[in-house]
Amino acid sequence: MAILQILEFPDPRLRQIAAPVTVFDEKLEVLIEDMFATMYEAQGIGLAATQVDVHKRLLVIDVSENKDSPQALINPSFEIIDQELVDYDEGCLSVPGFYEIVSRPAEIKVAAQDRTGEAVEFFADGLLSTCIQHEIDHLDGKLFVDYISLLKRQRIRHKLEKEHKKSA
Ligand code: QAP
Ligand code: CO
Repeated sequence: MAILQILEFPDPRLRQIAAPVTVFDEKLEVLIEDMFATMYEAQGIGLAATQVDVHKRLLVIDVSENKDSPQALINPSFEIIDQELVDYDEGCLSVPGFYEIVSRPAEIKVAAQDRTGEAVEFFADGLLSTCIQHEIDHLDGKLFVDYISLLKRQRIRHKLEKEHKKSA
């Protein structure tokens, strides 16, 4: 298992649109395992392939308390079930150290494939719903900071750019 490097805002590679996964092979299995290892090591609850510079439509999540419910979603999409918006204080492994309130639809129905290519469907609400919507956004080149004010986004960008210069 390998720990992958996580791209950080405002890296332009986070803006790429990911392409569907068409091959379900050993290479995909390895990528999924590396993404879980990377997410757990960084103490995250979700990670999209885009964040590790792989522009394919897959994500891993584990919103459980005990970190014992890994879920890999391949080619995920969702339908809004409950339009009511819920607020979460969102963070992102690609925007380390920053959290902002984002409103998203409360309940969704998720359609995806598992790691074998088998179709899966389920309803999600609460943190799971928010997290899946946040991660699918990554596959479309979107970040949670796109939902906040330009002023706040620019402040975050400048602070992270300063950090990146220090460690470069
Ligand atoms: C997306 O984000 C999410 O800044 C997943 O220093 C987060 O796992 C959806 C993290 C919250 C809904 C609510 C962030 C870890 C992890 C940081 C994450 C940090 C260390 C973020
Ligand atoms: Co994120």
